[in-house]
Amino acid sequence: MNLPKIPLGSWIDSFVEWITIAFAGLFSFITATIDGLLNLIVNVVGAGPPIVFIIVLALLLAYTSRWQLGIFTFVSLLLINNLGYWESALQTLAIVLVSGFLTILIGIPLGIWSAQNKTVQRIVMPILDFMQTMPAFVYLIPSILFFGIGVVPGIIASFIFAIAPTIRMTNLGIREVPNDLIEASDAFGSTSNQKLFKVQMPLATPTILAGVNQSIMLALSMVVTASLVGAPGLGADVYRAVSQINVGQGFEAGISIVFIAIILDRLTQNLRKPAYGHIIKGKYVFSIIVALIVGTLVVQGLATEKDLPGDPKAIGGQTNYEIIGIEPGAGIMKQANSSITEYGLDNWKLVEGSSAAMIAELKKAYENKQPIIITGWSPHWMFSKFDLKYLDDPKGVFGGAEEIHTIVRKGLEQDAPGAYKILDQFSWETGDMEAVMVYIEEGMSPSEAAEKWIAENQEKVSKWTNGADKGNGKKMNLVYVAWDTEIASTNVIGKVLEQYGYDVSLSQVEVGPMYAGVANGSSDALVGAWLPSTHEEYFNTYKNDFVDLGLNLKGTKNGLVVPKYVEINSIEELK
Ligand code: PBE
Repeated sequence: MNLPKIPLGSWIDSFVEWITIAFAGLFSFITATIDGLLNLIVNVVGAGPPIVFIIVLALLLAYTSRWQLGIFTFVSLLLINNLGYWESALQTLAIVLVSGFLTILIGIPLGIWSAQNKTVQRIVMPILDFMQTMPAFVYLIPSILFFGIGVVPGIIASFIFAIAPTIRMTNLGIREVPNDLIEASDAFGSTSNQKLFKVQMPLATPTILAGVNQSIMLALSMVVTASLVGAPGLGADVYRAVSQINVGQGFEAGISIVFIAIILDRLTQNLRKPAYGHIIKGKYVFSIIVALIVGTLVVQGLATEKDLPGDPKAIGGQTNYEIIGIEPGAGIMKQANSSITEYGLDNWKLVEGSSAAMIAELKKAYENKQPIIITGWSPHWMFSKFDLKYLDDPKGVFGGAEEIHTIVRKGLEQDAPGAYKILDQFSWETGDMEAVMVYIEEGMSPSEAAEKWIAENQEKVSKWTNGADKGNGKKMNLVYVAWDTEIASTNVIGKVLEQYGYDVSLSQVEVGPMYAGVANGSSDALVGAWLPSTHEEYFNTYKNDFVDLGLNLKGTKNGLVVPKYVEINSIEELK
């Protein structure tokens, strides 16, 4: 029996597309609100010198969870500061607090409602099961379309992932209130509101707080995932470390996350019954904290009123001083960062994320004729789909025209001479690569696109395979990063090898791991080495451990790219 595939994916696509358009106003409202809330928190916690915040938090922890925890908080935060992760830690803290706040705001009422109403419970619980088991990555995809890239989609995805325990535990806590107490309160004639707030909620509080605590921990566990769509903070530091294979940095950022997790966990666990609650009443401490926060806000409000951002019509104001970047390990990101220093673009920041997220952002801006600046490279299909231009780079920070090289592991020549020969003879032109990219962009799967291009270019392909031995089922692994250029080239050469009798697998990885994989022999080849400048560092790190087969394409270019309707022409004008 051959049933056609149910087009579930494309239904979801159309549905999401419809929502994106229909609720655009709502989404930008949510984005602005969350962004505002987040900035508020970052501003408050980052107001004074770090030591002030460290002391306040350490005292708070000592109060809620005994003096040992106070000392732990003090020392671990000093360490985070010393290692240079202070800014990131504050960002992460703010992200988790905002997700936590949203969780409480929405989760507790929903939990109460489902405790009071069987039908609601029957509907909500399976949805929660679904939300919790669906891999959190999946939420990132529509989040990008709805909320753009940056911190907001990350917060929304964490919130969806983290809200379940709060709802469940609120529901449970209220249902578990003993029946005789309910009956007693009914007997005294309490209204259902009185019953809820005077009997059920107080008794359920420990359970509800346990749920909130779990939600906050889950939100914290999402920070690395959220950084894939551009959320800043310790998660982004970890992601960057993976992308560049930086073990030390990964560990430092990782341990900082652990410290924050411990602090938040102990704080939320003991908030209700502080360890020294018998000495100072909780409400006094709470009032002091609130007073501190309000005081900081007032002082800051007075201070910021004066330096409003410059001309809102200038490109900086319109783009929020953001350059939309891609994977943090990409060579072009390093170049873009140098451009910020070289051209003195002090206000600007480079948003890290992924190539796909960057493209989604470009599409959205382009449709609305909004200004946007991205890190772009050619060949790329985006230049045929959109009217774009490179910003002039008079200082040459992005290097000149480059080559893409094929690199194979040591020993491949002996182990698989046929594949080695094909890889060595592989060479094509920017137009070829662009054709494959356009097929993919128009909806073909990468392997279909590769097949189509191969079928149309038999003459070229036969030059690559000329004189090579057949594969006879020999295994061959190619590594690549999910850049459109590399998706195209790797799929094409992979298909060629496959049609020549090799059993080919393709592994998508981050930039650092791509080089390391071929250098340590766990992968056979890569065809996306951008040289001499884009991948200079990676190349130099591993060059003694692999074989460079020379170029497979020449005439690439990197730079900052804007739609033609943006009225600047040079990076210098960003200043
Ligand atoms: N790129 C495309 C890569 C190389 C291929 C320009 C985004 C980079 O910057 O590392």
